[in-house]
Amino acid sequence: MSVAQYLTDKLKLGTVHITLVDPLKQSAEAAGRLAQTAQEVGSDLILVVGLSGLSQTNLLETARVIKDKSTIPVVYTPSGAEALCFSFDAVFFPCFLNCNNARFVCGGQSQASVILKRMEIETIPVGYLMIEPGMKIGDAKDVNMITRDNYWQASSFAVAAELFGMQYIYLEAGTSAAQPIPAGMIRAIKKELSVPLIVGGGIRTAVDARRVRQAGADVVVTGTIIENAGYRERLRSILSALKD
Ligand code: 1GP
Repeated sequence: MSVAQYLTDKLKLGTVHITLVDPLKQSAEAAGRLAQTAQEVGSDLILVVGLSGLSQTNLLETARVIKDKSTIPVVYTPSGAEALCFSFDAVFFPCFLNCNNARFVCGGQSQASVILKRMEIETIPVGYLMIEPGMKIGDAKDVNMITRDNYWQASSFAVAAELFGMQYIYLEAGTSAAQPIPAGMIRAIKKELSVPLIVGGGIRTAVDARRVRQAGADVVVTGTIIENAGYRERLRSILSALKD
């Protein structure tokens, strides 16, 4: 089954949870353990992010161990063609919608496009919308940052992406953001959008997760909470807020 179909089926059952793994933050072995735990507590998918500085060797090794330790789909989001790997189940093919630098809107993607197509890798087009603070991802990508109170601008970008044919819109507050995307913004976008909404950044507790879900997030992404001790329990409580 394709990952797109897997996600569509999961979404029919309720909110989907994604565990984000950054290969730059731990060894491949540790990434494999995180993925295994994520699957054990009920996460639906592992998303490996390829941020700048990621080497081909690190990516290949991380992919190998994660695939070895888990059976849920493992998806990759590249920043460009610097590090690619074909053992993932699919690629979130990203367009960073509100970037000033065309390299992140389509340039890097164009470098990877032909090879991804020739290798018959499943690609899922995802429109990323960076909302302040954006953290490191925002800084790195020269973003025309959307402020937390600008619901109209966020909705307009999201709907434009839907009209371009993106299958998912991903609202990103940035890794380790102090707070998640405001519930009011999620609600405002959701009202206008017909494709599923992914929300990530700054979600650390079950309360955060429930608020984001109730506001209309179809898919919730967490990353940082798995980087510290005791992550199994934190992840478990987040999953129970999403799946009850
Ligand atoms: C997912 O980048 C985020 O969209 C991950 O954010 O690390 O704050 O969970 P956290």
